[in-house]
Amino acid sequence: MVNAQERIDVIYNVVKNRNPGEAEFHQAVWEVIETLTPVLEKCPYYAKQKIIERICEPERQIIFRVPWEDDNGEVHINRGFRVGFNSALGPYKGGLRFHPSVLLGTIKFLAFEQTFKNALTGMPIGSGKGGSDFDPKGKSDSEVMRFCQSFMTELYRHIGELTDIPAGDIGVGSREIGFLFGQYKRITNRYEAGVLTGKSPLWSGALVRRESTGYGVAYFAEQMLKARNESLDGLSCVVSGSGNVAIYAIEKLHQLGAKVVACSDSGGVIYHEEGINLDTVKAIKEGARGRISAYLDEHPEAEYRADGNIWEIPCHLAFPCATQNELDENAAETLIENGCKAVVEGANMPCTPIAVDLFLDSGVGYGPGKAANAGGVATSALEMQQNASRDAWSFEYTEKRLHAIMANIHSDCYHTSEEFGAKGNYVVGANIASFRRVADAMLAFGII
Ligand code: NDP
Ligand code: 2IT
Repeated sequence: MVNAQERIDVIYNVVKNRNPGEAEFHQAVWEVIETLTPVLEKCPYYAKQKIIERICEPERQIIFRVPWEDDNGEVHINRGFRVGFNSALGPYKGGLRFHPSVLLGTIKFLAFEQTFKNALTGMPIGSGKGGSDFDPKGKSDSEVMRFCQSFMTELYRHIGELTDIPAGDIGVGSREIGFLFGQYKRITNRYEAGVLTGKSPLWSGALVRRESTGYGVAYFAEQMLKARNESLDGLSCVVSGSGNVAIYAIEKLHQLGAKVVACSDSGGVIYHEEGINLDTVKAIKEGARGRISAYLDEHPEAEYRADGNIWEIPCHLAFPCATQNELDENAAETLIENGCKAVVEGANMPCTPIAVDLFLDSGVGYGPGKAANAGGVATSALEMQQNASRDAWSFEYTEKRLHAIMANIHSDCYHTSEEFGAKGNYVVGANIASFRRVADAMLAFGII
């Protein structure tokens, strides 16, 4: 008889061999399953039913060609993906990422993470993710529209409000969701609002969805501090990125009394000692779709560090909100040396495994993305509820629901970490709480 730890090692080797070259997927799988040994020991039935083996294998993976024509008449060929990872708790649900770095392994890691994140929300949503290696940067609105129309011309046959509901992620916001929905509606002859979330509130979208991921991250940080009898008031924060998640994390952190002194994009870092001016960041990023270096045009007293390392800026709280593996062990050491109290992930898997271990070992609070950034997908589920009942809730009511969901996620993770003898370790808490929820639903369905 193999023991639980040996079983986990075997599962991991199978995942590696079956998915060669997909390092990010391997990393995401290991990060979850290495914490599941005590669950297998407590409940051997999960092992007998091979639940972990099943949970690591996507239910479906779709890859397709996306041809489109640019404004000069040149033809381009991109690759489209949609992975339906797990539908035990509901239809596949998760975003679309448009970024030149996207490979199948990227989408698989994100869809795998989504399985546990979506379970933590307590909403009836399974997990999926999709996207393309298309780069929206520097493209005209017409080019983005033609790309989205071509992408949806294949994707439409695989999705539906009861099957799979995509939303945004890196490079996909309400502009792209609009073009995608328009094409879906046209091809299917259905105004099926619940097939996509992250829609504009001008036409069937939910208020607060745009703000929800970032707001949720700030709420999660607030809960983490509360559990240590501390508050956000007066704390200095660093938030990487300046996209959707970063902007609304900054907004809520400021509302809750903290001061964000730095943000970034892939070109460099802005450090503004008196506090980042969010109106300026919004005008650059949401308005002009420009580079963060333009911040200096309005605030010459701030500092721009081209190719700078944002984690070198001393702070009480660090919020990686850009992309995977953006915060490595060197950055973690610097943050710890500079007295950082907690790291809360807005992005998916932004901290490398060694960085995470360093935080856990040194007592720095660590909020993993699958818990801390779940407010986005949770609000997507609220958007689906509104679409299903043809209703539209107020901003205040929806934000209250989001706040309650984040507080619940925090207490689920906290109490599960306590139950498994690792009080305050949110990695253990988030992985085990969500795994049990998905596993129990899978068991109910038999061997499928
Ligand atoms: P956006 O496209 O709005 O913004 C992304 C930001 O991150 C930009 O500032 C971008 O800089 C930077 N960035 C992206 N890729 C890289 C890279 N490879 N290297 C350096 N910087 C990079 O995306 P979101 O804000 O929506 O997403 C940010 C993160 O949050 C992602 O990890 C996403 O998966 C996660 N997330 C998003 C949710 C959502 O609802 N949108 C929900 C939960 C998690 P530049 O513009 O220069 O490329
Ligand atoms: O990573 C994520 O949770 C998202 N990009 C949001 C997914 C969604 O369906 O709202």
